[in-house]
Amino acid sequence: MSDFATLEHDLTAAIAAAGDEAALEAVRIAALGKAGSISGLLKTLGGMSPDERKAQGPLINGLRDRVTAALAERRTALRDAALDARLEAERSDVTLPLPDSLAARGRIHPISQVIDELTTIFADMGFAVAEGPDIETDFYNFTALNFPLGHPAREMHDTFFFKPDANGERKVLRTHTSPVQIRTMMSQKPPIRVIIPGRTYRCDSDQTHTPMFHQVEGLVIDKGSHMGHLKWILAEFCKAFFEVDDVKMRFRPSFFPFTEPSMEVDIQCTRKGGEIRFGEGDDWLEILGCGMVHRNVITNSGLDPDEYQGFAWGMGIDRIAMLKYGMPDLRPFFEADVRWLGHYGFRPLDLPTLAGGLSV
Ligand code: 2U9
Repeated sequence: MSDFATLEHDLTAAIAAAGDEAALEAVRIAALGKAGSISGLLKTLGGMSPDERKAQGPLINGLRDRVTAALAERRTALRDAALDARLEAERSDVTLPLPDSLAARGRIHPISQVIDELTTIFADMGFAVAEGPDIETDFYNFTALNFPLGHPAREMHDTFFFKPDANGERKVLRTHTSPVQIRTMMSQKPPIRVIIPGRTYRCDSDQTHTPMFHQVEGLVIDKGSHMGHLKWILAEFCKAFFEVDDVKMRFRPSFFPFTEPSMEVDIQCTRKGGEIRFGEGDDWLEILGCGMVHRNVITNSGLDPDEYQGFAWGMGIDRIAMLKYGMPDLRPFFEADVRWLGHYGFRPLDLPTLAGGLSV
């Protein structure tokens, strides 16, 4: 075997034996690097006579080209094999349950869950969601809602007042979400169908009251809205929210400055066996207040009460969350204890839908 043939044989064997790209690179450097065996041969061409170079040149260049091609071929094979090995090792079964990561352990607070449930139910009936500021003026929180100055109802709300500003105006933390309805009536043309879930504030604290709590109120304003519509909406809401086929309701006369007539609403329930169940039994539980919007409130919002009328209702979100999900005490709602949230919270991807179930 000639020296060239021996060198080619040895290099080809070394290329085939290289088990990874690093070993292959070492073979390349040994052959084609600055001090490599083939580079050494190429350098000898410069010192040859023209005839010699004519004979040796093609042999040496041919050797270089074949070794270069063999190196490239082996590099591709090694890369493909490495990729196959990685794909095999990193294979993941996307049908497996999520690992118990911190993100997977996160829970939706029952208040957020109930707001999502309410929004789903009322959106299905054609209601929009409206929002407004937590810090309100006296006008939106009281005056526009037909609370006369000095009226005892202002005191009944246990209002948090801010210090008077330079103009002597005292802002308040809203005591109900009703100011948002006034803002909606002043900025939108009827027909109006809105619900307003949100934070509200009253200076009160015990097992069933916290200084910050949540309400949802609803408002319908149109030309022919009447109490029949109100009763149907509330009955549909109660059935959907408590996930029962039928529920009896009882409307008792009441008083609110912003509605006339005003009613409190009880729903049928049973307390047998130590737990409360809805849609059955002969007991009653108060869940909300409602009424026809007072004509003064319609006038205060810039609408003509002889043209437009409507109805409104309000309920405490925290209270209905406690009732639906059997939570005995309101205070842990706002204590940010992850053990409580782990027990009563909801999985983030279990979104409430009317078709799929509200509280799966
Ligand atoms: C406008 C007109 C009327 C909203 C209403 C109630 C009755 C009611 C309480 C329930 C429990 C508040 O959280 S709670 O203490 N609310 O009983 N709310 S009617 O009436 C309105 C609101 C806005 C412009």
